[in-house]
Amino acid sequence: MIEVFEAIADVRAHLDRARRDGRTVGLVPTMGALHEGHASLVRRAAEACDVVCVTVFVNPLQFGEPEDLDSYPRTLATDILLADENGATVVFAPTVQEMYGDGTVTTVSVAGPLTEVLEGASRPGHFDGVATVVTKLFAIAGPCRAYFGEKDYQQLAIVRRMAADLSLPVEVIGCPTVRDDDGLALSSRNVRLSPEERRAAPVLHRALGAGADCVRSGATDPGVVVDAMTAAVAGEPLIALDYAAVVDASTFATPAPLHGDLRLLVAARLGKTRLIDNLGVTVSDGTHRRGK
Ligand code: PAJ
Repeated sequence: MIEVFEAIADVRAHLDRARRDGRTVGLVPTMGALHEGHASLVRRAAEACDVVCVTVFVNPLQFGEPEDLDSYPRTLATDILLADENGATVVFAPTVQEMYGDGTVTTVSVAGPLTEVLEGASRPGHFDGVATVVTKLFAIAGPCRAYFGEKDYQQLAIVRRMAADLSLPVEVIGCPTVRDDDGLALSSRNVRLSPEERRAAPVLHRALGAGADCVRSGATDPGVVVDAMTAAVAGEPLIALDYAAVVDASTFATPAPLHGDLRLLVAARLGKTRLIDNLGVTVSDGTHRRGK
């Protein structure tokens, strides 16, 4: 039977006890509204760890607009079922009061291009909110493996860097993006798309494919790759591109000429819904490989 905790002290004691008994701990941080993308992280954790703790916490610190926070879907009962079915043994679902009391004056902030560009530029303060809550979750969980989706690639890169810089006793593991059959990356925001917007949305994944093809066919000018992605989206009138970019997969700087492990990233609005997606490509010694 899956165990559900609301108190920091209780989940901490449970995970400490597991480690004392020689069991390994896997952590899957989420904001709930779980779907098959989250489920894939839980299964990955369950394959490698004896105890798997899914955290469900809609973190106010990482939301810009109060309306966004208020309208974020909250489905704890079905989240617990999905976590259980996919091999989780623990759900930690704290209240805002439990996590932040009457407010936190201590925050964690990652500096440099990793947080300044792309999602960092579009959503001021967002990554400070993510870094702060993830640091807290790591501190609560203790030594563990923590699973994050490549779907939020910039977030994954920031969490990796933060865990390394702060010597946190956590191994950060990135997991491939789960997609619908037509290529659209699963997201809790997809339910907000109208039927027409839903039909248009896979253009984002095709644009990333066009960018990757461009790199694979030898383009080393970042502008050419960005143009290929932009042109692919331009044919779809329902989509307003926010950005298309190609960056170094770990630093988020843009190498020119392009080389090494790269990440292609796009963000776009479909009506009121903002979607993001990304794809990896590697350029090494004249050979080009396409990632997930
Ligand atoms: P949330 O959006 O709920 O996502 C939780 C985790 O699920 C993240 O690591 C995200 O990358 C992963 N995920 C979402 N969709 C996915 C997909 N289609 N395929 C694979 N993985 C997917 O990301 C957050 O919550 C928060 O910022 C959090 C890290 C929990 C901090 O509050």
